[in-house]
Amino acid sequence: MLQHSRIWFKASTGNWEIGSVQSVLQDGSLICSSNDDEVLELAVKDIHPANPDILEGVDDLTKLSYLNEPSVLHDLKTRFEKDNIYTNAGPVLIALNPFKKIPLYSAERVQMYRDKVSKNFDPHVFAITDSACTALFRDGINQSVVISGESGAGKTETAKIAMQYIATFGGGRGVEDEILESNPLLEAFGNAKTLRNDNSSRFGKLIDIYFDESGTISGAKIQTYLLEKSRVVYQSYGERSYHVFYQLCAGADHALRQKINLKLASDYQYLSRNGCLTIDAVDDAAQFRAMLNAMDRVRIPRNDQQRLFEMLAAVLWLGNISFHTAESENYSTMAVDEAARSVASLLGCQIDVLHTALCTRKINARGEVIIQQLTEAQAIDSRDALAKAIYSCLFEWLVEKINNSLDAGKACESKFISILDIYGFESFENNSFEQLCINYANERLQQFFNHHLFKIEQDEYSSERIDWTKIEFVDNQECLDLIEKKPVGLITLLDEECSFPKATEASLALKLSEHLKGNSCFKAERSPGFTINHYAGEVTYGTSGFLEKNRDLLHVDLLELLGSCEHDLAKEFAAKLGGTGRLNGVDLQRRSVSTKFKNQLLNLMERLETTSPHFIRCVKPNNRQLRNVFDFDLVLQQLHCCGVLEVVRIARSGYPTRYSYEHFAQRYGFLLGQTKSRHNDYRNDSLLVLQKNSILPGAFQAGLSKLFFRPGQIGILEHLRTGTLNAVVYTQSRFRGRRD
Ligand code: AD9
Ligand code: MG
Repeated sequence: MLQHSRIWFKASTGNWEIGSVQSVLQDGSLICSSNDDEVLELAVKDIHPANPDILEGVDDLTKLSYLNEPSVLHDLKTRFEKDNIYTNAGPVLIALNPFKKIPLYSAERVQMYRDKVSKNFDPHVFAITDSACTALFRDGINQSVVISGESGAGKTETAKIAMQYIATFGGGRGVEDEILESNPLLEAFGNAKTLRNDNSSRFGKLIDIYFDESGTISGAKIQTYLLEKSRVVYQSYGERSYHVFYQLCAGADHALRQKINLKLASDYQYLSRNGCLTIDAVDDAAQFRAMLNAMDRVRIPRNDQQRLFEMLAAVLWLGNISFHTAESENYSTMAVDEAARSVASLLGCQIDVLHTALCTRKINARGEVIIQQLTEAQAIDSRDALAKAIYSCLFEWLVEKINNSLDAGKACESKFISILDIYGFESFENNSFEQLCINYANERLQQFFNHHLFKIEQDEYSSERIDWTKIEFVDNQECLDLIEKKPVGLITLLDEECSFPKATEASLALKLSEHLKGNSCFKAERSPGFTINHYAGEVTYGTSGFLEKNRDLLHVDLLELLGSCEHDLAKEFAAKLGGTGRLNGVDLQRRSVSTKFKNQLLNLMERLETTSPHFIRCVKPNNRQLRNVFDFDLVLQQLHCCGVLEVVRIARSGYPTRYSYEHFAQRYGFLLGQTKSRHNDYRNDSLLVLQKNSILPGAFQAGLSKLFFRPGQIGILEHLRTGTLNAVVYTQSRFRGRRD
């Protein structure tokens, strides 16, 4: 560390602050001064070099000479404070959520990016989407925009911004409007208010937008992943169920209310139990009208809309069905009240059939069918299972309708751009099956991301004829093997255990521990559970609830009930849930949630592999949905989790700083004094600067058109440059002083 170099050090407040090195002690520690002229003695390990002033707030992190954490954070913060929410990290776009409206998305701005009136536009979702659109037609390779980040980081908004750009780029036939209208519709059914986000998507989404040969959008196809079903019957305190329920209750007109016997949201147990019925600044009734409009726009016929509302009302009334247990009995009976009557009339079944389905269960014991009467708790479970099943079928049904309208089938063969808006890595105090699935998806995407970025680096080095064999590359294959390898991966073992009726959370934990303890990413835990060492950090999962969530079977009594109802949709859902179809020789109902998810994920990866990907990492600057607040630690943790620091690491393990010979010679050529070439031989001058200033040969490589530097070298050169310039100024002023 050179004297006077600028450094980052951790102040007593816990924040990183800027200081400068005053002197180096014999034991290697440093005497530094802070910006407030406080003098401190610091160990080398506690400081990081800071970037020279010319690199303040650069629009691409890989332009930084020092890529340490405080430097990266400082850059993002400097930009964020000026409402520059977008920053590149090499090929990746980082999008900070501003939590306020910023005038960045006007039609004029779309046009500016489209016309490419300048080469030096600020990083933007428009810019990265434009490069996808341009490459699609230039190279004929399908493209993808992969958006990830934590809940509330801005993925869905970013996806919509990308879609807005694509709709302008390829609009013409009107399908683009339908594609955009699918957003409010899917959000009504798949989004909910959570503690982290007032409009949180509770499903993953991939949308493929197809183009014809003339570059016009010809259709689109939506695929969804893992809708959170449990939310229909239960939400944590301060959260809501899916928006559509509140919208319906607030916005339905008199005729519809009568038809489906609709009350207020506060009258339904599923919605009112935890007291959160509204969202600040959101008018559910107005949203309902927007949703109806969207349904018309994607051409969902009115009679289908009617059937859909009937099913929604049935779900709401199911939650109000109550059971009681007569004294001296240990089984329950259903109360025959408005709730039960409404469900029966909406689904089209007899009350006693509903009663039998909810309060009893057929069991097959050694070839003989026995009717078991259920306890109150079991009957409630059955009721909730039915509500969840109906809602998730309804969601899939809606997606199918939207796809029909978007001409998904017809368009499949043409060129496409895919946009993926999928849940980011999750690590909570208590983590369960859902977190495992989500984090598994993130491991897969992370591997895809790493491979891709590493390949870009390699390609750049090869085209500049530079030796890239020295770059180290760490993969997360071992963690993926842990989860998905056959025959002894987590998913297979879980499925196996699910097939034993007597299995428990403890027996599952034991089985996993026995078979997986050899994998270095796995650790067994005492309270039934295990820890996985993910690329983004360790997460401990409790096995409680794993078996039921993975089996996700609707009991045959409930299936039969649905199948016997007069309502078309109930029948349709029963057929779907009952696994009348077979896929690849596997009975549909037999396939567990994790195996289905794994197959969906592998399909997704296969699809993405055929595309040229573009990555957007969304980051939330604070946990409170506040504008203008930048929480260093929170941002840092997300940069770790979404792999941005991995990009930086890959860059750092190679030659992250790049300068064209011309740029380099123009900035540092004067250090050569008289020996500088007369005819601007930039390459020669550049190499001479390096040689004269003792930049070691291992610290850089000379490519065909660029110089590639190991980290920190530009800092040294800047130091020399400033020193030389200061000396010149000093000499000049002395000279002037003598003359005066
Ligand atoms: V979740 O995983 O679905 O819970 P997302 O999708 O990452 O989450 P979302 O896009 O819903 O987050 O963004 C959350 C909120 O941040 C939005 O409702 C907006 O109020 C806010 N937001 C996000 N991006 C922008 C933006 N570019 N400009 C203004 C934004 N506000
Ligand atoms: Mg979202």
